[in-house]
Amino acid sequence: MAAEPKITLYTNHACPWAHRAHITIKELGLKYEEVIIDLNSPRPQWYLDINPRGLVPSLNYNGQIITESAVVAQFLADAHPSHLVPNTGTVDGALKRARINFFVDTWFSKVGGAWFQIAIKNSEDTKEERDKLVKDFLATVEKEIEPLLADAKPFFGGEEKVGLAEALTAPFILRIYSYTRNGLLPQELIDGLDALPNFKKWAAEVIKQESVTYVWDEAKMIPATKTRFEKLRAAAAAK
Ligand SMILES: N[C@@H](CCC(=O)N[C@@H](CS)C(=O)NCC(=O)O)C(=O)O
Repeated sequence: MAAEPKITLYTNHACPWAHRAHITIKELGLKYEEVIIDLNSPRPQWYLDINPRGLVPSLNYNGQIITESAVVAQFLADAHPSHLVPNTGTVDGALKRARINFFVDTWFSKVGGAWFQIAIKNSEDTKEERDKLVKDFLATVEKEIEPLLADAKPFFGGEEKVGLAEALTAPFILRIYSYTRNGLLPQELIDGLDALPNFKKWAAEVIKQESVTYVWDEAKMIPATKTRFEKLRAAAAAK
């Protein structure tokens, strides 16, 4: 058996992109150290030497630096064959990987940050705009995502365990539900998602997985996010 790799994850628990790496590491059962990067102050030179973009996450794996959350997650999943994603080298495996990639690409290219815009417009002054964004968001999820979850059992592609499809999207799904429960997104959003049977069943499972919840400290994240949204709203109103 190969020696345990030495892994350091440079992260911040508020960051959904870094959250992808946490889910992947946890699903793979890998030991790691984490270094929390303060995102509210300029990155120190030592961190810019690790990741010149200054972003989290960054991974140090046996001395090799890997950055960009999707690349980090894919690297870990490829280096440690598991339930997350099939290996390369067979047509069956390649097909499953293609389906996963298509699902993740669809979420980010079609749905993406639309829910974030809804959060910014989530006030009485911008209610009309918000309601239109909610309607468009739900229509997109229904058209683009709902059919791709038809065979989820409960996870993408008929899988019983969390896969790479979930590792890459779950941080965002979790935030949508958590923000709605805490009034940062309108209830209509979840009501609409819950009316999509495939999505509802899938999301309900995704957001309760230990690998997804273990770095999410809702009590800490919600007040901080509320303040951040208020600032963004004020900046948008001042334009
Ligand atoms: N495309 C990057 C995005 C990472 C990202 O935007 N991270 C944010 C935190 S959520 C960050 O490090 N921001 C620091 C900054 O912009 O100064 C990835 O997927 O890793």
